[in-house]
Amino acid sequence: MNDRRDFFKKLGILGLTSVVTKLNSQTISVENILDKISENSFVLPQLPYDYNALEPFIDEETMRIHHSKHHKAYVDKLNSISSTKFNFEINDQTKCNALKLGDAESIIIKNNLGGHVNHSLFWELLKPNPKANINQPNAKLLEAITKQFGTYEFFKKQFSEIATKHFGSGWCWLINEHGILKIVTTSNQDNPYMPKEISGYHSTSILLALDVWEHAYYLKYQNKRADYITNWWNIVNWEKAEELYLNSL
Ligand code: MN3
Repeated sequence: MNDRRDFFKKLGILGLTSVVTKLNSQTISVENILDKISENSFVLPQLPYDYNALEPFIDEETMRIHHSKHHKAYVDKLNSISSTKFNFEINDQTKCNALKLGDAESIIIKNNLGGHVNHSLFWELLKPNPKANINQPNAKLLEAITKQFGTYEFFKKQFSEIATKHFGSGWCWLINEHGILKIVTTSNQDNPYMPKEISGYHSTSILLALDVWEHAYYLKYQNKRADYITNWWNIVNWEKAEELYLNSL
């Protein structure tokens, strides 16, 4: 009996170990995502899928323009600004929390740095789902969402409403702020990594990122932002969100 219990205990430990190893080998924390883009100069990250891979939910043309024109423009602009103008080390380029706004140029840096960081996160948090299979959060994040919002469906409804109602260009986020999950929006290219005085929130743990600028959906959805958001749920990369959540604990 004891042998048997030991055996199952060992199996349990082995099972756990393999999960942990697997997670570790796959883990891309926020810092890692940002590290990938923080080399000697600002680099446009490659998409982890083809431009047409998110069809039918986001069309190929939108993805191509969004990545190769809009995101690239933020990167090019950052690279055109002398590093002496940055009020933080160039190697810390992604540390939005070090931003200090003093003059017009620092606002340009904020806007383009935000654009670069936000889109880098956005791409990573999308994944193809051509067959429109059911797509919902993984275990731990689902548990946390349920605890915070009651049900996943209610969370989805709330997130969609807040994102739809955000006035003008901006982003909708799920953040972990000191153990409390919050749905928040920021305007333009601001994000919750930035100091509270800038974005209204400060969290180092973004779990979901949704671009609600018209350039993210207008070609396919025109003015129907709500339809874009409804479809976006099909292509949320919940594995990535789960990693970001586990890293935020
Ligand atoms: Mn965008």
